[in-house]
Amino acid sequence: MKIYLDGQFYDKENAKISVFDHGLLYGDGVFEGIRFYHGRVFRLEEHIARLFDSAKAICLKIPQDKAAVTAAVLETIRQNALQDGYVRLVVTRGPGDLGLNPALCPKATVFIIASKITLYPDEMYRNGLTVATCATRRIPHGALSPMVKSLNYLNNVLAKIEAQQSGAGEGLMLNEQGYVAECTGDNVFIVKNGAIFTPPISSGALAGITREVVFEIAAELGIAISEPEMTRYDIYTADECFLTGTAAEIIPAVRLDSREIGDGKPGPVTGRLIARFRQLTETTGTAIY
Ligand code: PXG
Repeated sequence: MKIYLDGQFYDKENAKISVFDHGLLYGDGVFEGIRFYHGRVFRLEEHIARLFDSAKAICLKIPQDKAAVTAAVLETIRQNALQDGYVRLVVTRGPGDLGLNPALCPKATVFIIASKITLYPDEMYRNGLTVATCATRRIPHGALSPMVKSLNYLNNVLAKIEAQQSGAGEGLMLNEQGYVAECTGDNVFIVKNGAIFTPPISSGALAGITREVVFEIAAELGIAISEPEMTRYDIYTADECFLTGTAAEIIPAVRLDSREIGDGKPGPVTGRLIARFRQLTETTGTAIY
């Protein structure tokens, strides 16, 4: 496996960053998780744009422009001769002092890993995932914007631990007001009376790229979609529920807090969205080779 690190490629064993890197010391950095299918990178431009927005929001200067980072992502996949897989693109504040002052970190660190991804088992796409509400609340806008895809995932990690401890596949996170925000690594949607609903970004959701694709597919299929504030009541009483994310793609959720959602089986609208999403991943994207 070849890893991109600050402009060079290294074997996995030799791809190392400093223990003084503030990405490690303070979670000071940003990242993207990107998928590629059949030799094409899905929604690459959107991922690069979000990375640069995340960096800008935390005053982190990426030492290359968007075109150079895009080229580095493509080259990393080529170096590993992959057709299908997953890219982790990370920019940290870089090595600095012991002390959180980012001004003492002269240069950001950029690394890119291109690898295979372990999907949720096929069974979960057919039968659906179970979700549990977490006591850990989504980080409020006033502390750190949930729009920033930062290296500070401890909030989500704690929620994921809760979900696992209760035997669920994913954890539902509420915001400080008790409205539904998102899951620990996915956006959440419901279907009610044939229309699709998802919480607004202002409720504490990441502006997911897969989420955006669902909006496009809904428009194409003529299905109404909107973003009202949502509570758990809306999910408990929904006809269907599904989660979206680069890693998860579109996956049905059939239980929340052990309660059946709809009839407890993946629903027809979710099925149509998954089918169209798969078509898009197979036929669109930035060519790698
Ligand atoms: N919310 C959060 C908190 C996320 O981290 C999403 C929503 C979905 O966004 P996209 O743009 O991917 O549709 C994410 C993305 C992982 C993993 O390793 C997690 C994500 C992406 C890739 C891998 O669990 N989360």
